[in-house]
Amino acid sequence: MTNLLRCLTFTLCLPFLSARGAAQVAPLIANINARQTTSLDGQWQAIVDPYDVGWLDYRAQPLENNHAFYKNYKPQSESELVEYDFDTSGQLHVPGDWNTQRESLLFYEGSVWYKRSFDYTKSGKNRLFLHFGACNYFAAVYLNGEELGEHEGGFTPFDFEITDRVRAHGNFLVVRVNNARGKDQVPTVNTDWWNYGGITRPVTLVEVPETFVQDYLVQLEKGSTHQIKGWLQLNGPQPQQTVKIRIAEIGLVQTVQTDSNGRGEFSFGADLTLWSPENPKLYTVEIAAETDQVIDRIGFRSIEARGTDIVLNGKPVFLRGISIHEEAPTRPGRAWSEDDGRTLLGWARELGCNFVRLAHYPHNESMLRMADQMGLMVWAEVPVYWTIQWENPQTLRNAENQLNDMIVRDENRAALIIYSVANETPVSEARNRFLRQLIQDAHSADPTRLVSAALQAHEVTERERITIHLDDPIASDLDVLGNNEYIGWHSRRPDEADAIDWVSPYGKPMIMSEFGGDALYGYHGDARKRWTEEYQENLYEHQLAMLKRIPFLRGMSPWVLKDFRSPRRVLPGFQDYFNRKGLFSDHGEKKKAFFVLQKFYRELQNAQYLSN
Ligand code: GCB
Repeated sequence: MTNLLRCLTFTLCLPFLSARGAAQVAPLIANINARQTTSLDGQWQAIVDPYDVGWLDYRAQPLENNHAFYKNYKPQSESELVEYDFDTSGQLHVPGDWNTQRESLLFYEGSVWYKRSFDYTKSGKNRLFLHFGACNYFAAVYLNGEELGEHEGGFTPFDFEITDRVRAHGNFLVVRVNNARGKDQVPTVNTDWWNYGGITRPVTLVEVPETFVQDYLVQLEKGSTHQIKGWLQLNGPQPQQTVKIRIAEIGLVQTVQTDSNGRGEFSFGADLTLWSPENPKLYTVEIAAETDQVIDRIGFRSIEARGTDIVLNGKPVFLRGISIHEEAPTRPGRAWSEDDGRTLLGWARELGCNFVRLAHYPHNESMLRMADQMGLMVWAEVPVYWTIQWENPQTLRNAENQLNDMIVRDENRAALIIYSVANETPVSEARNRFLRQLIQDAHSADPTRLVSAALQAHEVTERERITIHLDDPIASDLDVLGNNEYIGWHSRRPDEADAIDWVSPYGKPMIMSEFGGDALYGYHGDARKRWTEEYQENLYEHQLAMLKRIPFLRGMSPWVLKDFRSPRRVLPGFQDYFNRKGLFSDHGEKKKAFFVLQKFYRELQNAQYLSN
């Protein structure tokens, strides 16, 4: 979506009505935590509804009467039949996945109804929004027995405006979350991670003035280290205002006039200390309209791909990374809190990283903010994973929405340098078209960042010599090439990497976005024995030796920081439904391979290999 189109959608789609009369999701509000908020987190009542009886009758037709769970109806007499009761159905914590909160829900895929009550008195003409950090995968939201709208996609935020619907007392909010997998979804039915269901991120009431600063971009212009270029979007009946952009620390104040759509664009010079992994400098940036003001902590840096180099603030950089799933550090289950993020990213720092790949879907916002503070460059990704319905226009729209919402949420984070649009997707005409659309969307929504995808190269063997060729047609559209390979685990022996050379005709930087192998923490033996820590250690040694010989390699994010749950990994005694490719066990213990990679990253850092 172009910036112009995005601006028009933002202003034109202010709560429009669906065919069924429910308000649809409102335009996303940037930087929720800087607003006047009330948390709705805590224990919610929850009904597990595997047959969807809470909204469908026995002919599978939508229920309109008091049998619908969102009515939260109570029997009026002893003889009246009502077959549900939130008050006696148990509770689930929000935010949180349901799978790890009740043993019986570990493998559950279906609907769960959540309910909580709240009182709220807003002041004057202020507006009130209901914000969800994420619900996996689908959410239908009801307030006081009426539908607010629906949202699809398990890892992106969404808002509803409830200004005219909220009551001072006794509001009841009901959410049906459904995590059933579907072929047309993004991701589709097949993944290698746990399908954690639930209201997995915080739920917040956000009160804003009648006309408020809905969104903004304050970043450096592409290719510049001193020119700030951006825009802001007001939402409300007074779109034309004089807005001040202030960075007090450097004595900067700029004035912007917004137009009749509430949009204002700006570009001005600034003498800034640039953000980098060694010095993750953030400034307090204030956006003060006449009716509203928002404060953010923003870093400024430039990022480019030049030939085979990735260039940060004008200097080539090597990305010493690690891939991370959004799983809590020392307990199985979705991570969501600042503490979770601090621990996971702290481990990456300890490993010697300056870069993290947040796989395979948008992680929570606090993770990005933590990366900003800790000085870790970020690869962010949408769950276009393995096989998707490439021919299905709805599936494409869904992927585009998820990509756009991730960009809207995170585009002010200096840490974020790469958007990845896909992981290990099989080449075909339909897939190429689908991905080209996403690449174009990412470039036009945010021309300042690099776009990548985790591709798969293929092997050519000629007279004993093995070369791996990176020749996915999509590579010509990308700024940075990602590549996943599992030499030594899914194919070949670890030592065979020694004889492998890599070839790419593109003259672009490559990140080895995955490599690795499984090891069960504490299981020791010969380096040729699968599942031992020694096997994984040996695999890393051969991998690193091979990677050093790739002339166009500019980064890596081995798979993966920590063991994570996966229903595909069933081998008893070793996997037990965990993917064991972590450098940390699921309890946070370091495996031997951790130290191999740490040593390698220290050497790179000491040699100032490509700076940073
Ligand atoms: C991959 C996938 C990743 C898997 C990994 C594995 O190629 O991108 O999601 O978890 O392989 O462990 O096999």
